[in-house]
Amino acid sequence: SFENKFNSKIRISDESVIKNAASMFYGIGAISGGGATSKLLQNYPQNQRDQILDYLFLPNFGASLHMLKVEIGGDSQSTEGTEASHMHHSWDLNYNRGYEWWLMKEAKKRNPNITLYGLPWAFPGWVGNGTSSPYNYPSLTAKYVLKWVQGAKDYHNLTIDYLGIWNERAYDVEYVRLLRAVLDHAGFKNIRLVVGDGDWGPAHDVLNDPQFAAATFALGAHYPGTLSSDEAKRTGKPLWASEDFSTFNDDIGSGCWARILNRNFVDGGMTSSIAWNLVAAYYDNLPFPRCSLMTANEPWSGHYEVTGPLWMTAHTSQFALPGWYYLPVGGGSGRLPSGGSYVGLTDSNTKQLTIIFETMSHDHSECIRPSLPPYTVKPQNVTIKLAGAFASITQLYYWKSVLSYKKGDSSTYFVKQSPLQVKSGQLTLFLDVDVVVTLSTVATATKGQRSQPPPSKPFPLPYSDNFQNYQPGSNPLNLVPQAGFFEAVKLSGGASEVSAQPQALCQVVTLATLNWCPLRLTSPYTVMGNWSDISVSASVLVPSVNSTTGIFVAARIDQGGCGAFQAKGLFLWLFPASNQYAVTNDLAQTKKIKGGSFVYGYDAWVKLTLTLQSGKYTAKIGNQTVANSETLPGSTPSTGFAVVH
Ligand code: 147
Repeated sequence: SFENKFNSKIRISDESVIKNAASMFYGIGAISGGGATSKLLQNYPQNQRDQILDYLFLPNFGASLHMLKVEIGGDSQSTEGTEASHMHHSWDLNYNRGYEWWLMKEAKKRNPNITLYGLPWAFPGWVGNGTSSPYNYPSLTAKYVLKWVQGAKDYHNLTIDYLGIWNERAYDVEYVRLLRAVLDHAGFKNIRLVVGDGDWGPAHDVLNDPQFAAATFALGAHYPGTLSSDEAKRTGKPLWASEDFSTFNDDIGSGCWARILNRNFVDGGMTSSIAWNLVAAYYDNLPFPRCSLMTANEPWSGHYEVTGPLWMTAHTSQFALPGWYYLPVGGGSGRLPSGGSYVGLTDSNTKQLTIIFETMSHDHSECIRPSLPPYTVKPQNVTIKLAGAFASITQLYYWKSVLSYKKGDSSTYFVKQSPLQVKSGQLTLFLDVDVVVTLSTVATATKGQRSQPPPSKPFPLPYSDNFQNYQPGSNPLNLVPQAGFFEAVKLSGGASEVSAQPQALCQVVTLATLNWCPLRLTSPYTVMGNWSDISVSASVLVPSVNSTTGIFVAARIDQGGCGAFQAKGLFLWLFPASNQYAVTNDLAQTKKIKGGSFVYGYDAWVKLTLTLQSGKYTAKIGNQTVANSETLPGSTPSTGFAVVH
């Protein structure tokens, strides 16, 4: 009886479906990068690493992602660290750096149909040719991006499907047109441009500039709050939430992702949603910890966690494929009368049908941004009438997640229920608050499960690395660069004469980068772990030519990411240029605790050691104790990274 306000009726039909580019489903994606989010994944034991990759990419198993978006590394901080560029300099080209090539290949191994999307957050300095914008010399920038897609093809046999422009920074009409022409000329007509990974602003230029419109395949906005602009809708272009989610991966993060996966289409007409980020393979003491589909940040133990957002992805990704179409709002998708939403999807032959329902309450589905206006959701019975091509369906597979906030109850994710029988094209479904339900003709879904991962363990100490076992050009596995980029290098010239071993770790970025972070990070450094009592030491050689003004080791560093420039901790510095040393409480050297002279004299190895124990510290250069104290300086954080520079 429909008098009861908690009963409602919806009609699902193919009669009003419009099969065009703007209603086509482009898939659910996730981002590796922006930046260094996958850093700790490579160092996992092979067994667990394969399991993690299966949970993310294997079809009909876990997140079963349709799209992988990766950072085109720019040698500069992009949230959790810096990612290496394939061209540190205009004359440099190396397609073996970093982990994104490897990750794309692992994704393709598991799903050859996964689409790939590349986007720069920052650029190496040479791209600006002495300026701080990538658009002053657009042909340099276009060439730089072209080299990346060519390397993907020629060295890794990877076909890039989509490219973005510059993450959350200005796009440039001239540059977009030039990039399109350069790609076409080089034989990459297949690559589609997504503009501009910020807000819906570029819609205005699409409506007014036919050449720009022709170069633009889709409009991609970040954290759109499920809404798109009227201008964006008028372009007729596919609209994407090209970065979204970024919420801690507990039940509320799952609620966020489930809600926006549906409502990005229902409210904003968006046909792809891409999660930042794919996997939390970065230390918890970096920004936005675990804002990820799953967590894998203990390569030393092999421990990982398959979390709710991964299964929320499965509710859509295992039941629809890119190339399917969304049923329009009012004709198969929409808001539910007592709160919540549903989306209908069908394949191009209108043979298959998937309907995803979500009834996320406001307080259990807030995302990190933007703020969510209040609304209410009530339990409801939904009577579903299948019409048109779907009228002959007699049974629907039924999968359900229940987010429970009752004391003592735990949430259940992606559980297969008995299939529902459809009688004369009709069925009734009870939807409680905070549930996700998929009803589908697709029979292939599974809740994948690999063997239980090993238990969590703290980072094992002592830890040391002499960098002899890395391929030259690679970044050591547990060290995460926060400014600059550190690579294993073969020593040459004078350095090799005074060194017992052939390789060392070297900071390789020598020109200021075109940054994504709002503030320039001047002092390169690389971090690991999270400790309070710790002894950090590094043997360092400072070349007499083209080298740094200061080196340091540090402990209890309280931050990385875009805020790295304001890091506090305890730092032991050596300044070869002025023959000075210093102990400071910050990276910016505004909180100086002690200092004096120390004659070092370049081109020789010197060991810096900083030891914190039971509230005391000792600082040594070589065998000489240059500072020690029975108390720690007042503004020393209680825990933090160990750092070398
Ligand atoms: C995004 C970045 O694109 C990602 O790399 C990552 O940093 C992510 C973390 O949530 O955030 O950048 C944004 C940063 C701030 C806002 C929006 C996007 N903001 O304040 O609205």
